Amino acid sequence: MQRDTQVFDIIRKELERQRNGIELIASENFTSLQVMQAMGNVLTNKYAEGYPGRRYYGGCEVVDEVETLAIERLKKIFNCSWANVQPHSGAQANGAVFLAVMKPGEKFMGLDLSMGGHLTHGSPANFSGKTYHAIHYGVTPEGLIDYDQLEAKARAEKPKMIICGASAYSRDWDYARIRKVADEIGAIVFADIAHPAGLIAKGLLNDPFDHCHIVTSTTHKTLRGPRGGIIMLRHDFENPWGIKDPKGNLRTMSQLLDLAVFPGSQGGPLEHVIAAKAVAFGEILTDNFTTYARQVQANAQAMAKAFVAKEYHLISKGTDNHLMLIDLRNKNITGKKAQETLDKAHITLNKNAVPFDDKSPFVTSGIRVGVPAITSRGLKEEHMQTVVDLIDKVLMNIDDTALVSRVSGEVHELMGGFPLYPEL
Ligand code: DSN
Repeated sequence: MQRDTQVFDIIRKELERQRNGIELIASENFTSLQVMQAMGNVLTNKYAEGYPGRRYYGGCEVVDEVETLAIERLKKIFNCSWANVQPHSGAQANGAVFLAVMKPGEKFMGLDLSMGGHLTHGSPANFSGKTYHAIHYGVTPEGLIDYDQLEAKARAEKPKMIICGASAYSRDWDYARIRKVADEIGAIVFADIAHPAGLIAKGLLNDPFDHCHIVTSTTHKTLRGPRGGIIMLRHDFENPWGIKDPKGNLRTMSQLLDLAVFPGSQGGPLEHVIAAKAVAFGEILTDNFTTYARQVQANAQAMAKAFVAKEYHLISKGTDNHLMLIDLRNKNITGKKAQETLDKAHITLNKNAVPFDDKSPFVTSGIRVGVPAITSRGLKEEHMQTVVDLIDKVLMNIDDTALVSRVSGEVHELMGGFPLYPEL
């Protein structure tokens, strides 16, 4: 067969783009080479609907091994008794949780998307907001989760489920406080730790598993694995809410969740991606990953300090995790303009609504900046100042195309010192 140079040339172009740029999208990272290798192989050929030891196809004895290994490693990382590694993405994992525990029209509460929440936490544009009755809590004017509002709304509205977790929130969560009010009203607590999972894995942030009934995550952000989702329970339990499976049988929470992933919402699992998840989980269990996670947190703090020194307005005044949200209104720049111009300098990040934003989600007043990817490249605290200087130079000269082009040269030079996939 003739090699498809058209596609492989495009892939090579993307490799060069990743090599040359400063990657600050908070939800992105660079996997190890072996994680990528585990994804590109014969496992993609195999159908394996079902779960290890109970599949609907023959010939699953090998993929059973890889999926079981992924599950066992993941359980070890988060000290869990049960995990499902099949969700194709974080949204699929969250969809399965809804399917497992909520009936259409039932009420749940999540962080408002415009305040840092996620589409699957009840946006009207998403299945979660279309199928279920979503109510929201927000943040205080200082940009911190408004726990008083969350408690008052929970008591008044009595949602069946409360979601904690965010896509653009730089502070840790008080899971214990959420569980307390949930217990008062008999609600399920579901933590979506897609963003900070890698820091939680190493004990650098509060442990949601102590207080939340169900936990989901993506695997490709701070966990530095392949794109995908996971669902976990620290302890399986007989569900006290009397939730039944589609046949009307009472089930444990793990059974409900397994059924919601397959056959509830997915077909054949992506065993090649599950193999890559297993590789990433093996890496997370090493001391090297502990060093990495600590460096992510240290880099985020160094970067936040450098931004504040240049009078950038950080929502919540700083960060506990891997990201920060910056309100650019005092600099008279929109998020859209900032993203587009920084892109030209090969500094990649995303425009982001800030709490109480007066601009549309397509324009926004802010940017979200994250350090997991540049930390994987090897940048340390001392480089954060350089990165902030480069961003500031672009933003303060936003219409000077010649200067922006010169900055892109500086960006290439800086990143040339941190080789990415030299084997490729
Ligand atoms: N798109 C992800 C993020 O950037 O945070 C969330 O799904």
